[in-house]
Amino acid sequence: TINLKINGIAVTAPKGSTILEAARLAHIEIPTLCFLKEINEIGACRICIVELKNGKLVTSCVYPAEEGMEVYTNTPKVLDSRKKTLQLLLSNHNRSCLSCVRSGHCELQELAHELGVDDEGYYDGEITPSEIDTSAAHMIRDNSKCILCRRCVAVCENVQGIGVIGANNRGFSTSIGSAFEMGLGETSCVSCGQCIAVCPTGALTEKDYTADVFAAIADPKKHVIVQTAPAVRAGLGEEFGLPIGTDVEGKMAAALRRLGFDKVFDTNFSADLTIMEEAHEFIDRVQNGGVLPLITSCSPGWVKYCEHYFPDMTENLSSCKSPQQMFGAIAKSYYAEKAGIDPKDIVSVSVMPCTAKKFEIGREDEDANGMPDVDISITTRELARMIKKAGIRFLDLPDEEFDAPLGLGTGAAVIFGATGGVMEAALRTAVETLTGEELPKPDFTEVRGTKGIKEATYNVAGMEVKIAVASGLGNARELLNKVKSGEANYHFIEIMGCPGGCVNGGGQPQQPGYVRNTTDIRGLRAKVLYDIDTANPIRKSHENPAIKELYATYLGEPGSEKAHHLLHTTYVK
Ligand code: HC1
Repeated sequence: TINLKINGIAVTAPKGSTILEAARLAHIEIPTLCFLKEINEIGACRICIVELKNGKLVTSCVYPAEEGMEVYTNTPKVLDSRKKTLQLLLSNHNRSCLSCVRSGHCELQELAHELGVDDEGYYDGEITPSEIDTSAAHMIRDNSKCILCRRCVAVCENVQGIGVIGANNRGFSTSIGSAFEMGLGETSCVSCGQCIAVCPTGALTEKDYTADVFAAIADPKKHVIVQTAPAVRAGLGEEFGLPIGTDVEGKMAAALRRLGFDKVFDTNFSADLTIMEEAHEFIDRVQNGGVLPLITSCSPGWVKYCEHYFPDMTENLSSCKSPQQMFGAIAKSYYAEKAGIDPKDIVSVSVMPCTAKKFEIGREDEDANGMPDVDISITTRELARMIKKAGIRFLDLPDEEFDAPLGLGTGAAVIFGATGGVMEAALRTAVETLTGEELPKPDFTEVRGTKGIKEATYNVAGMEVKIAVASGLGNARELLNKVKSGEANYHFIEIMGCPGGCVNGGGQPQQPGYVRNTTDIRGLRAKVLYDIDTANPIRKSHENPAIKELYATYLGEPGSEKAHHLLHTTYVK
């Protein structure tokens, strides 16, 4: 350990700590802006400046704590330096805060307020010219609000291993963008939205479709249905001030009903359906010499990544559509028939923790009924905006249920939202199908947890089944390279594009850097899903009564011609 003094108070910190970490042990949170632990440790923004005994100002996020050191975090010199840094940032910043989507939870705004920046125009002068990039299907880049913290660049490069954005030009002309200033939509960006999740300001935002949803609901000729992804219920509460890891499933259903949706359904229903089809596909590939490993295909960021970066492995992808798309295809066929509604009058809306879902709804071969399976996909954040705009007092709402039949899901379905959940759900069904026996316990705990890559081997009906799970595209690449080189060998792999899975998706509520650096956000959100699973009396997809009825009365068997037509898709190389 190291002993030092922070503001005159003795602190003992583990060896290797930075001043920022040591200060935390003394219950002092030094403000940060660019710093993201293990992702962006570049000491660039200089907000975290502190003063050493000799009067030197240093950046505490990267400066090591040393034995005997005396550090001051709040001297006039420190406070003045931080304020000047903010004033300089604000002098080149689009300050239309009133209408900015991040207003109220913008890290720059919060710091300016906390540090008393009352003269934000002090250094006003020339502004770096910029254009708004709307070329991508899922997001908007507005560099007039960018503060060059490079968090987006770091997460794209260091976590996802993609690197489609970086700093262009030098000095005052520096801007974040793609090579040759291409639009993001023209690059091999996979729409994961992790850059949006870490952006401290309103520079990066999802494309907002809430106005289209309000318009559809207001149209009396339209039957507007909504599905909510597993992970949304584990994140939405944060937008209303609830602690990270609060289950708001019941309030969310109540809010959607009050927004005016004609039916409030659940993606969990079609996650169960995905398992039926995917477990069948897995068993079929194993028994009939199909391409292995089978790799899950429900994460559209991952699917796009596979197409761009591992095109020779697209045959390994499951042909199953994602639960979002399966839901849409069933809503405009089975449900429409059952309810006596012309599918052309249905507007199918999805609420997703994901930005790549906005891209997925427009993919080829995602239109089983001659029209898009899903019409509008909004993020968890957009849903929160709608609820606030409509004046619905979310926290006061009662808990309500989803509507039947497309609102019924099992415990297996809800864990899709956490890394390892799809694999666990598939194993619950595949193992019981192969052995013909009931599992004594449906838990496959080896694939749980937020580790980037997980592996396990199970003995199923006399066969050693080797599986692996990866989340985050950097981890996916590492795993796939091992498979390609022959170093590792599996039968079944789950890959999710975002680290930790959908609970940490690019469409989830944004948490500020200091929370991201100190809290296991994805672990807390995942726990919500595992708790819902445990509390559900039905924990296996093949036991979902609504799914059983769908097969018995409409689809026939998993893998049937009708199921193939509606529920499976194709990929591009
Ligand atoms: Fe996901 Fe999925 S789990 S991809 O992470 O397979 O987005 O939550 O909805 O489609 O079910 C996202 C989450 C989601 C799909 C399911």
